[in-house]
Amino acid sequence: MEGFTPWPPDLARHYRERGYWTGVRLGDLPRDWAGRYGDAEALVWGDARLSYRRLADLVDRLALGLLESGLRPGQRVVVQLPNDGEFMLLCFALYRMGAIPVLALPAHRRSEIGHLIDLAEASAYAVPADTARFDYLGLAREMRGTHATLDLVLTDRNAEGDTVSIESLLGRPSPATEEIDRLDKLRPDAGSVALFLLSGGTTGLPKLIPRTHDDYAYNFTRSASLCGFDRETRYLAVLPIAHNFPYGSPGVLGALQNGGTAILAPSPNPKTALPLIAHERITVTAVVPAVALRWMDEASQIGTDLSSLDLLQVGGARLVPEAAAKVPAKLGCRLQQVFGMAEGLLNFTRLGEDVSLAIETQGRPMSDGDELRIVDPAGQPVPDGAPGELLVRGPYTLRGYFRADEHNKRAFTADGFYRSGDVVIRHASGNLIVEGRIKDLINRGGEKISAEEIENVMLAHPAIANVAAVAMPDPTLGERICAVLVLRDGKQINLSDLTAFMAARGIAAFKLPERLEIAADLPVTPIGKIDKKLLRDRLAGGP
Ligand code: OOB
Repeated sequence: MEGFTPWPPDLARHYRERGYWTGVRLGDLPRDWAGRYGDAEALVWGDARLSYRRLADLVDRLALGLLESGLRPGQRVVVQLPNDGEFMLLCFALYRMGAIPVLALPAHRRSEIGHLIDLAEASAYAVPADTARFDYLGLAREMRGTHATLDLVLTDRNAEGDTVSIESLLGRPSPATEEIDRLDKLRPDAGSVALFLLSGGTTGLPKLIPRTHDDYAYNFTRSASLCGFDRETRYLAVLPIAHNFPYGSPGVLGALQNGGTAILAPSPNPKTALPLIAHERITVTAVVPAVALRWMDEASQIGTDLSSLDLLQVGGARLVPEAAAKVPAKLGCRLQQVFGMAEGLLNFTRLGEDVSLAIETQGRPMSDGDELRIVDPAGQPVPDGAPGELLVRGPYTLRGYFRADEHNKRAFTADGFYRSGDVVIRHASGNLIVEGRIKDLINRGGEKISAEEIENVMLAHPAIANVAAVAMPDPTLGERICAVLVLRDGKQINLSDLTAFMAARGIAAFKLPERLEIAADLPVTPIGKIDKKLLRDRLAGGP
């Protein structure tokens, strides 16, 4: 596939020989699982419950229906669905027929979706038919009008107009043997791209992270066994499942791989999520630190029975040790910290190890195939215990962003290590502590915002001469966005004007600044770049 950077052949051979890559295709998994786990409960959402057998049958029906709707192997499909069964069924059906989902977040709007459709040259776009939260269908129709490659709009449930619904395709009869053979013949190569995840972004709009069948299967298989997932596991997905953490790290896919049950919840709000833990006898779930804090705050008031909960996985942003230490007492479960990235590398604190490590560190790589370097700005390894940028190479870490040649030259070393932009320290135990970062992004409670992306949007405003998007510290979210503006002569602007202007440009709401500062000019570093560190320090010290 043009624009995809494969692993070099010798490393690929090594990964196969070592058993990291097994040649599995994600689209074959529902049928393999049905053979192993049969009538056990696989997926639960709302009032719906699917056994493994039923899941496999529905995936085949949907794959055939998609072929009949004109979708072809290799084509890309932007998937923007909430946490429910249709999301899971659609992705499995796409894997099965060799089409490739691009996993957009529900919060994305015209700016991000338009960019993804362009970059992936997407043929189809899947949205919820329900418009209560946002008129996704309206956006999809607009996109079909403005993007030449896009011809199929898929909806979860039946909708009016020129769309195809997953609901109707699932209503087809169970496939006959010849139809199953037809699907089997379309089986893609295990080394080919199975799905695209989105990067949190360091420059400009989100980048596409190609994940192959081999590499992503290893991602959730290895992490599921490391986290002790088994047939008794009842995993609750409360974060958006388009994100790597709840989807495959080990997430929903890890729970299914080991014969457990995945329960999909619409939101991490404690008023709905905590009662669901009691009702569904949830054993494990994954949250960002801001959600963990809120659950700890509200658990005693809500007063539900959390006795089934064995493990809380926390990742996506820094969890402070003071909060980490309270998890067992407040929620009655064990804590596991997860430091991961859509680009690949996953670090976990280990269960059954000294609990102080789960409080003070962000874990260590899940695979002995992960190669890590911690380096200074000149690229030289730092002494043990000193902070440095984390570089990584391994059997499930990308070798290049999709169709991003120029960016890839900077984002990877000559020998293929990904420059994470995270500053880490190796703790005496060998685990990592995430100290900070050198990439220019804001981590708002686990949601990543590229400073450059929103600066470009703000610079289009006629009153704004120059701008810096800066992370300001926040007790609950960790960071929030502050816009530091230099105005054109005689112009004025306030925060609500600014955010209204940005929202009208169609960017996701979580990217809107929450504080505005006006400056006469922006401080620069000796080589003339805006000095974000100085701005951050100033914001931390007050206006
Ligand atoms: C996860 O993935 P992304 O792609 O949304 O974000 C990755 C970035 C990391 O490079 C790091 O800057 C930050 O998020 N991060 C953490 C962290 N986990 C991620 N920073 C401090 N402490 C942590 N525990 O966020 C992600 C993907 C899979 C599993 C878990 C998280």
